[in-house]
Amino acid sequence: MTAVITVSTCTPNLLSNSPLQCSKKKSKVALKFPDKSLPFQALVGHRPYRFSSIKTSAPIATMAVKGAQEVLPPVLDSTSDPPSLFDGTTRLYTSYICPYAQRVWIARNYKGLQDKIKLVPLDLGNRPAWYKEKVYPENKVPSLEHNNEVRGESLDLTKYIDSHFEGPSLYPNDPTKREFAEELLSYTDTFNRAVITSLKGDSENEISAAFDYLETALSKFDDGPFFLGQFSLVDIAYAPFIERFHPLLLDVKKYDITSGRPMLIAWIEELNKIEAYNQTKLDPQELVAIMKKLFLRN
Ligand SMILES: N[C@@H](CCC(=O)N[C@@H](CS)C(=O)NCC(=O)O)C(=O)O
Repeated sequence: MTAVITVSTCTPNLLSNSPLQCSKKKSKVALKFPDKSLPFQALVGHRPYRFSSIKTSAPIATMAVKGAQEVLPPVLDSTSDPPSLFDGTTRLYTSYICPYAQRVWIARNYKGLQDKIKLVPLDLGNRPAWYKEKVYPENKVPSLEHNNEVRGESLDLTKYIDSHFEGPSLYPNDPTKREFAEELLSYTDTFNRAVITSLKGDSENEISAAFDYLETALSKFDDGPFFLGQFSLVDIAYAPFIERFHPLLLDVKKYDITSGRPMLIAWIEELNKIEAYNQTKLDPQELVAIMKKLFLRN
């Protein structure tokens, strides 16, 4: 199964003062499912989320709203040679459309580590054999090659990047905030599962309860619009999933997650001002198309 997505490619206009010139480029995305009966496994917990990433032979760039744009490297597939592994380079093995990998990508951008952590995007539908054999036997993304070791798991990696690299902190020292952070981080899989399992059903109760939980959580600290007040790894944990569920639920269930949830509205607005996140976003309609194919196929 394939989906076509559009990647916005922007180049600086060196001849004028206008910030960027952008063009849209269609890319085919291959979707692959291990188990036809359980599409929701793709996004839940440790279950596989099987699809390839954006496939393109040319470097691509994300839309930059403000600040410098990053030219993104091309996706590697089964025909691609491995990078020179364990040569001291820090590498984030990723997929441009994987929400888990997006978490780590946002953390890396937010801390300003674009030059320190190199992105290595993979085509998950046509993965290079060397990735499993030589890099990460789990054969999933994200993984991080750092100091001659490879680690995985998106939430662990955001914490690892936060504590092992310079840049603004993503985890406050305040013990109350830390305790709440852990509670919210451990809720992410439950949250995702609730939304995905409810997609096909008639009842919206589970979806409402999941988003009400977030709305309540957002009122806990009043020193900012984010879960812990200031932007943190908790926002990063939820952002890629809210980015997908917001347009998907509107489209499929005519359910507006922001209706009656002012805190969530403010959170989304503030999140969308964060350039580190904006650099990782895909077109909402294309995300909807991908998610519908993943979760609502008959
Ligand atoms: N629990 C993992 C989930 C990672 C995950 O499932 N990644 C998907 C892509 S979104 C993957 O690599 N799937 C390939 C496979 O399972 O074969 C995390 O948080 O990092």
